[in-house]
Amino acid sequence: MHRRAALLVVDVQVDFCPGGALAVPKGDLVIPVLNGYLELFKRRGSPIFASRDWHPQESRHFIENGGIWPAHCVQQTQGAQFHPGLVLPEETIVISKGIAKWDDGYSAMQGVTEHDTPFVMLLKHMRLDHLYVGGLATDYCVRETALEALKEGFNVTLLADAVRGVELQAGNSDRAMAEMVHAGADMATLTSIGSMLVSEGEAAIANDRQSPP
Ligand code: VGL
Ligand code: ZN
Repeated sequence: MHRRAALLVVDVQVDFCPGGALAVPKGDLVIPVLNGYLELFKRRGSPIFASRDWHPQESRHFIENGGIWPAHCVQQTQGAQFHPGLVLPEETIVISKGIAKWDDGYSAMQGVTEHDTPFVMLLKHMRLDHLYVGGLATDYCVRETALEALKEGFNVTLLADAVRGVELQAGNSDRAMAEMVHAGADMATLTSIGSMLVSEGEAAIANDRQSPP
């Protein structure tokens, strides 16, 4: 993992977790794992982004307005809050998406910061070129986000142990994962990243030993 990498936690909001308006089955199981990644990225001083679905009440994405989803993540409501179990560091940059009435907002790459800066523009400005992506839901927002990020030229690593799907049809999450990998995404887990960092750390120590005093 290098200096140009960042963590992107996608849509870990109350409405997408069990008990919420559009609950992803077992969606809350990603939370402790994501907390591990958050700790790791925070410790390394790597940027952390958290996207949120942030729809207006009159969103065309909702069944009541002609869309396909029960109303969820309506701006300013309890259901739109990040899940209280998710430990977001203070420096987390929040990316809101699906804000416009006609916008499904599946991809976080279409999102904006609280100052209305487009996310992609911010990533380029920060010279970040690699996103580690986890969250909800594998078969919608994670998928759209990863595919668009790859199309935009970013490296994408999917956090395979920290994603969950809606699974309107069984197998949708697996298909989405295969699609993202086919498009060029890598996969990692907290364990694989942990051991990679240990070996990077050892390499750095070895280099220090070799370098002249
Ligand atoms: C999502 C369905 C509708 C997601 C958002 O975050 O994956 N899914 N809106
Ligand atoms: Zn939505």
